[in-house]
Amino acid sequence: MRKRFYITTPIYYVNSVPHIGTALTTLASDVTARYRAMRGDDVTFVTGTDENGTKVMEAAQRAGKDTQAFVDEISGAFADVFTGLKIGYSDFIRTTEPRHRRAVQEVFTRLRDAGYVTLGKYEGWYDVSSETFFRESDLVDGKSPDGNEVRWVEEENWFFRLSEFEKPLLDHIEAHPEFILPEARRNEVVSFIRRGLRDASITRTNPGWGIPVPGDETKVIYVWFDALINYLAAAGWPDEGWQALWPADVEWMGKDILTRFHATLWPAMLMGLGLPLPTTLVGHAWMLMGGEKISKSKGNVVAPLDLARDLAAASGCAEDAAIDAVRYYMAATLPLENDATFTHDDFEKHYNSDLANDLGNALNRSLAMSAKFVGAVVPDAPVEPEVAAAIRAAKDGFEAAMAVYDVAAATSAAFGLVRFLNKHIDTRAPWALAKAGDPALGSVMGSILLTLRSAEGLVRPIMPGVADAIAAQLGVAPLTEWDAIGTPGSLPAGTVLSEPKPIFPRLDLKAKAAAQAAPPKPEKPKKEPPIPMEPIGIEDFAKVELRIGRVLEAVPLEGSDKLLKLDVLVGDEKRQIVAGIRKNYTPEQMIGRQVVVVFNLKPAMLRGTESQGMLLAAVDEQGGAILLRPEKEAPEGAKVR
Ligand code: ME8
Repeated sequence: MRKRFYITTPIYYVNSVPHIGTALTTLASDVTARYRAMRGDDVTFVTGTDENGTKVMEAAQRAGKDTQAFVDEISGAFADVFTGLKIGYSDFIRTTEPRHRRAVQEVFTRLRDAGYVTLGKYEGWYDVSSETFFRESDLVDGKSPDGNEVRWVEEENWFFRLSEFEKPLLDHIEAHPEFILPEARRNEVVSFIRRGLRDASITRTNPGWGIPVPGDETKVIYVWFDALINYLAAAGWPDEGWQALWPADVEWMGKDILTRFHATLWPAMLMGLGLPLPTTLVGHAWMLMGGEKISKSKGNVVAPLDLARDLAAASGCAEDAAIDAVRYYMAATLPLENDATFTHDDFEKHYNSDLANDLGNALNRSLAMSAKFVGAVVPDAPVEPEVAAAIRAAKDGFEAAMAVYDVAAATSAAFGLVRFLNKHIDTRAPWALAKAGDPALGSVMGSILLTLRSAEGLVRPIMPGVADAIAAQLGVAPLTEWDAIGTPGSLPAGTVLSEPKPIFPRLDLKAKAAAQAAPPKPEKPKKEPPIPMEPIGIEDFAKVELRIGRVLEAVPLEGSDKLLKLDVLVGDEKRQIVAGIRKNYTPEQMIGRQVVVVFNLKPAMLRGTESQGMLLAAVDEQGGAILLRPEKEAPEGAKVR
């Protein structure tokens, strides 16, 4: 049986809908899957959702929903967003499915039978936000190392004898340099293991949600022990045939879940079961926003499909092209070793310079000149050696980058060829050759078109829709075989080309900047109405419900130079609030910030837009706003009294 190429993503907690942080790993996996398929591998690509944890149960309770109904809904939202982003997964596993529950109970039983799982007493701190146990010495100012609240847990529990695997893990990492990537991350893992591994508590008292311990319904299996097994369950283990998939060729994830879980607990569990380890674990860095990790709990999230929708509306590109633009941005900036920062400005700049300019020009000029100089037909002429070398170099660069799962470097290699094409058109100047009747014209135009065809192949794993559009404009079928990239046969002489059609119209950033930078009109200082002297009772004050919210999105309100339109998350509820703070705050300053919201204010229409609340602010001498915010991070949705 031929082993399939098996790619996995983390399975995502269904405590809230996906954002560009969670979509990032899935996109990296999708680019890997599409690339490997083009190379001829039989690819299986699995993603899914992690549904059994305390934090998911508590999120359902906060939303006032039945837990199963809640996880069904959010898991469905993940699948929808991934489908919207053209993530071509072959399987979507949910940890509430019978196939997963059965595999988890089987792993538990086998490890208990083998003596690797034993009963003991757990006393320590538990961080529900990351579902992690911590020692007293791990805590920083009474919180988890990431700053999350912890709670004390004292329970009789089952323990996995992780400490026995220190040496085998270190030996495996040393013998397999490809096991943990990127390299810097491997060193972090090695020093973590060298500091000593403690036996891991792998059960919790049953809160009425989770996978019960076989033979002991009073306990459920710890959510991380449970979740990691999804990779095996999706391979069909323990049923016949799992060897066709297992071991995974690559398990993609963010750096936050590499060291403690995927690079220690998980391989130790597999060693205990006598199963082979995944070939490679990739722990990429984070996408930050406003200096913090984009995260559901921090609330500073951007929804990837909204980003695409807004781009399509602002630029006039088709929605499918806008999805590919978001995919391109995520791939081009995919943080591997170091964290990257997301801003709307950076996204728009990448769109204009790389897609509208570089790719757009390359496509438009190549096809327009072909129509003009060679009758819109691919000439029968040899490829210029310099062009063949450039295509080869870009392809090699892409392959070398993907061999170490550096998606950003692979994307840059593909776009290096697009930029080469634009330069080559400038230096070879086909218009001058045509004018002079130079016989080199055929070879030059043929080489230009082959470069475009090769660029189509190289960008295909990242932007499948755009690649199809390029192929259609070239008048050929999509280039889906990696080996064909750069071969003259991939664009036969005599092929009739189509008219160039722009895929990515430019965004007018100058107009936007001018609108934002327009000097404010001098205004007379406003007189505030006098504060009424009539005292009110506490019962009057209690009528006003003030709550802490977090600004998710902020944009200037069209047609007003004073108003910003904000999406504010208050607890579990998203409110649209129009605030007159534009003179004092830019949208960028607002995103991610905590604010005080008058939560029970009647909705009002401001400039034709509904405002569902109000922000509290002090008033400066010019009548401008100085927003109130809690002195330190407050719990999401907290009441203000
Ligand atoms: O940890 N930048 O699920 P999760 C980059 N259920 N990547 C980010 C990111 C950001 N700002 N935010 C999230 C879990 N991610 C567990 C996994 S696997 C057996 C169980 C990505 O919903 C990154 O891949 O918290 C991170 O590891 C993953 O989302 C965590 O998703």
